[in-house]
Amino acid sequence: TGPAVHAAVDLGASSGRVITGRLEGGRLHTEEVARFPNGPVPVPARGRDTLYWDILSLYSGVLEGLRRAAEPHGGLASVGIDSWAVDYGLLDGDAALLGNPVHYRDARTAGSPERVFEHLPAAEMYAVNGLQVQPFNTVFQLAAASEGGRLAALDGDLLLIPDLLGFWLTGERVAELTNASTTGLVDVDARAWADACLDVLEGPFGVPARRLLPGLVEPGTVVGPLLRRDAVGAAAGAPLVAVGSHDTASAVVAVPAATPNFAYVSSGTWSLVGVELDAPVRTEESRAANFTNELGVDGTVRYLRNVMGLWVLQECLRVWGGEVDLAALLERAAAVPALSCVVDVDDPRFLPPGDMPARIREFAAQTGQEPPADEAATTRCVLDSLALAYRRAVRQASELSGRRVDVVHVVGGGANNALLCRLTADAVGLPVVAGPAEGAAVGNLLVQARAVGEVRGGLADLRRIVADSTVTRRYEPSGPAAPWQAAERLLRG
Ligand code: ADP
Ligand code: LRH
Repeated sequence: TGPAVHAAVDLGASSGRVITGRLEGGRLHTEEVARFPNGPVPVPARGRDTLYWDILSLYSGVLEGLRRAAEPHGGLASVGIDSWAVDYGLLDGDAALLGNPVHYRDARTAGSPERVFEHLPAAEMYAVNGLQVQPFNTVFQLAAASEGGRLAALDGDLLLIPDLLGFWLTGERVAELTNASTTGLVDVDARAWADACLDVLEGPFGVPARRLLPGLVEPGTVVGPLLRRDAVGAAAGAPLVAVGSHDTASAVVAVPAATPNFAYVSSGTWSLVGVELDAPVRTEESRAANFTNELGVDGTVRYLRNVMGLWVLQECLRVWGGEVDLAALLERAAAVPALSCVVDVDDPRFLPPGDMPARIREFAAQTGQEPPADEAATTRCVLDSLALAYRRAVRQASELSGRRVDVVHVVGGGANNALLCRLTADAVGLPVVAGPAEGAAVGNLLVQARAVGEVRGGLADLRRIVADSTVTRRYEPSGPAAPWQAAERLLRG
């Protein structure tokens, strides 16, 4: 028999993919066997457009991908699923899905954090969950969804997206910890559900949280065998491993760093920028900077900041329509003078889907800048602005945590954007190492392989495998820091 083949299901906000991996001679060989589009679907509901995920189409893509992955090998050694964070499906007492999962960019959470903080002040909540405040954290989504007592009588399950798909595949209900840590409902010290947060949902908001939430499992737990040969073909019987089911947790596993002195940019629809720590940082400065302590594989803490990411560019491309050639556009953007116009990409106006080029022009006008004149200049503005945001986040992560940073690792689709990587090196003033571009899938595969006993060791060992298996590209910083400092001053006033 050949080497064991594992399959990673990696659902990003812009596409889902199924990637197989096999270990041979200390290297991981990967192959993409399926890719399907993903994105917000607006549907009229409650007098406005509500944004949903098309979960059944994603599930179909997963099934087909697993069939394709398993077929040539007559089976799979294991399967793991990771996805974007915070979103969930609700099941009733008969395990029937109650509606389509709502997309985290939906407007229903406007004002929800403030309503929750009336019952558990933000500082007290941060002391427990260590989590950044994003309006879409699951706790705020549930508070919003509970309006009118809508969830009070619910007697079923709340499952985060990878756990929901895992339930459909295996019949087992779990809450994998790395993803659960993004809900706002986990105690970051105890790595357990947080009573203080559950009490708020159950009391004032009438959400029966304790009834709905399944037991937590650490990444690396074998959940159970895949059922349904009719749906998954030869993948039936393969063990589903709860990997770092938060895509960012899996991506951080795949950072090919040789020492602990690194920062990472997990660069996809979002850019998640930070460092890996052994323990959370919950100082007042950290809370004010909206740094988050999300839980990682092997007891680690992902201390990071959300930067709006390539989402802004994705939405520009959507608005420009047609078949925009990204490579050609990036080439033209590279020729635009640096830092002609910058925006604060983390401004909330860039969160919902919409006309990003218009929002960029509006931001430029409000800050006394000449708005970008065309598509190339707009693209350059987005990339300069992202690099500027990375500069701030890397510096803050290092200062707030005390972790020295010598190198910035970029993993995820953004590792393929050479211009952005070069600008990041210039802005941060540190070398950038780019790759792997399918970081989440690689981290997913390695945690599976370890769970089924095919590799041993800690994160350093897994990272050595990544380094030995990946062609990375290195970008050295060039040019002075002064223009970046000036752009920073322009945005921060
Ligand atoms: P997600 O997991 O959030 O769906 P990905 O990690 O797949 O995101 O990254 C998608 C992004 O990566 C795209 O929006 C695009 O900007 C960037 N990207 C992917 N491939 C390339 C490429 N060849 N050149 C430039 N950018 C790329
Ligand atoms: C990236 C990501 C990120 C979350 C966001 C909702 O895909 O998981 O870590 O903050 O989606």
